[in-house]
Amino acid sequence: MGSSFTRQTSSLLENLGPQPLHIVMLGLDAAGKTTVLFRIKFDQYCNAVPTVGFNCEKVKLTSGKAKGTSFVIWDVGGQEKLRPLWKSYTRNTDGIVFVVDSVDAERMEEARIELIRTARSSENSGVPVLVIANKQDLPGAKDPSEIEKLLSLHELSPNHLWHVQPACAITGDGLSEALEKLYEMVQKKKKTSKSTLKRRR
Ligand code: G3D
Ligand code: MG
Repeated sequence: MGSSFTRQTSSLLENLGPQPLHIVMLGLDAAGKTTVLFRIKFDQYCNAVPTVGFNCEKVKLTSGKAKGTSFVIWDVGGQEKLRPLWKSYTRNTDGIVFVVDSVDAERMEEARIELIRTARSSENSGVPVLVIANKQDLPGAKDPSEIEKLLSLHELSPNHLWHVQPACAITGDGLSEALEKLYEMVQKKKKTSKSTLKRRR
């Protein structure tokens, strides 16, 4: 009876399809998070008002390696007074997207502090981080290798997966690559966690 129950449960799960990935999108205010979210969801530029609470959208990918996978993306307000709330959204998340304004040299250090604090918190230990180096359309935009250094991503532990993706949320350039890379990192992390669990048993 046990095995028939297990068979029924697994076929039910197969019918339900792959579970959506839960993604939290963070970054300083005005980095372009909401513009990124709406561009991904509606495939067009939408002018966003500053986010006071959060926005949440479910997006199903229709091409590439992640075809058929749904992402539930939480876009959380980035103003200083709202940042303490970030940790309630990152609980049990599959991946973190951190959006930076690639021309905002003045606030890059502030972005670095927030990113490193979030990535290093015990609850997010090992959660893959996809940095979107946004606003690449603007003159003076820093390239991914500069952003990688300025955000001290190399200071994260060696098994922490991260990637910097250049993008422009206005045109959508770089955003499908960003989701694809995020998907790859999440899958890789899941596989590593499974094999670590097996070894421990
Ligand atoms: P946030 O959600 O991170 O706070 P928003 O940021 O999405 O509200 O965007 C803040 C401003 O940046 C918006 O301009 C938006 O149009 C602009 N923006 C977002 N992405 C890009 C981009 O890739 N290139 C350029 N040039 N601008 C971008 P406004 O003028 O409405 O404040
Ligand atoms: Mg916003």
